[in-house]
Amino acid sequence: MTVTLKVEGMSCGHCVKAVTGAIQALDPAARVAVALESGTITAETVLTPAQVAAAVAEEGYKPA
Ligand SMILES: [Cu+2]
Repeated sequence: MTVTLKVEGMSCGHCVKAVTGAIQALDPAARVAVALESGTITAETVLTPAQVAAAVAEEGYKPA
């Protein structure tokens, strides 16, 4: 499914890599797109929205 999540605190390419890596650690086949301007993560993944939010939070970013 497609999970869309608003996240606070993402500001650069490092953040993109961090959240992408956190999601792909749980679902290696996940396709993750990050829009920094709007702070939105869109992931095509087998994970639930709650799992994606938890992975992102563990990296230190705040799901809004
Ligand atoms: Cu950053």
